[in-house]
Amino acid sequence: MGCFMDGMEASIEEADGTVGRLIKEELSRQRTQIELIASENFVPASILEAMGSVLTNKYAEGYPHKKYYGGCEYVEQIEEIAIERAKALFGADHANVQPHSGSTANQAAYFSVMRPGDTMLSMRLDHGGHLSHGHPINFTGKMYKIAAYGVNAETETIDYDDLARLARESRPKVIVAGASAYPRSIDFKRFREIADETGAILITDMAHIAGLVAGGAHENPAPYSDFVTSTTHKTLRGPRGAFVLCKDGFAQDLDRTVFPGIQGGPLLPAIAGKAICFKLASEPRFKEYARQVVKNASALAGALQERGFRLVSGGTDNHMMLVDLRPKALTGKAAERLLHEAGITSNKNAIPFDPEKPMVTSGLRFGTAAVTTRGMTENEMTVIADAIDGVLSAPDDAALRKATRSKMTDLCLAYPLYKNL
Ligand code: DSN
Repeated sequence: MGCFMDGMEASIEEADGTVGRLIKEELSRQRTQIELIASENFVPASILEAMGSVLTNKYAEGYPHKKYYGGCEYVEQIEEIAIERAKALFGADHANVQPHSGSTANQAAYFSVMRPGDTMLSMRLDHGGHLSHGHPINFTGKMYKIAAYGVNAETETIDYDDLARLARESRPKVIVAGASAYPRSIDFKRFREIADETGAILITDMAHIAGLVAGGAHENPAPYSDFVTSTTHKTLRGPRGAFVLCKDGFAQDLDRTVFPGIQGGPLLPAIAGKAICFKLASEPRFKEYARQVVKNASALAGALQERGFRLVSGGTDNHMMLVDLRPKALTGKAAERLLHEAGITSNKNAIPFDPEKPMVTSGLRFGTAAVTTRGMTENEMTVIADAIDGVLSAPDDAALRKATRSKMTDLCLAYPLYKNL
């Protein structure tokens, strides 16, 4: 008889040296590079533990107390806790914590209330929106008629009067608020007024700002929106995953849409991670964290502007900023690579009215959620701005990039990450 427990207790290194080594190298990269990708963060060790737990062995299709599998007595308690914490954290009537990703969360909200051919009014991707807000290559662009709003060419902020005009003209079934690359506060009250005036359902995608909302550093869209969708892994500092909040009247449709509509078994390690994340985000120190994320973004933005960089909309109100590189005669693609070589991780990003293609772009997007988690404050933002300025002002200076990389590593090591891993 074979023993199929052979190898069951082996570590990753023992079971698969290649993947084990790559995970270790990724840990080392995270420990030693300045992480400025606005949608990334570092989860607490407790959430890492939940994500690597035995919950991965369990199926739990359905909802707490209405599961299609036996043995759900513990996992459904975890799901119930996550649901109740999400509702309390954001003041929502109802929460579904099963969506695997932000795109799936959006899909669930859309499918709950829209039919193919209905009209959606949402933010253009190239002005800061998200692929799942109606881009032609996404399912949204294929299934729905899209009436897109953007930012004003002068102010580079959302033009609410134009949004209202577009809503009156297109009479959308759904208006989508929220963005992936918008550095300013969003006026959810104004969105609600426009939705009410035109009879639209308001869906807010708060993925980027969810942690700021939880920490009181950005207005909460929940009171104004029929649905709120979000990921958990950006400023909210939770596991990779998502959730949807909605008003009571949409609860049944939402739950049926998530399961069995578009998903099967929920990812229980992620649901446990979400439960922990919502608990941590309700604690007073998370308020301090959210406030510091915004202060750091403001400090980094100010320091970059002092060094001659042009920022889209002239600055930031939240955790992110968009740098227009055209005055520096650099593309986003080139700048991302130069900074990467210098130990600073960021992403190229289209700026409004960008003349460059999406794979090139004229912009870089920076965010401060991850560096703030490490404990960095305004002083370090100035050091990072100096490094960015030096590297991008001398694109031919490979020696400077090497020296900067070493400085950035030293800076990171002064704020250690995952000491017990
Ligand atoms: N891909 C994410 C971002 O970087 O903003 C949005 O889903």
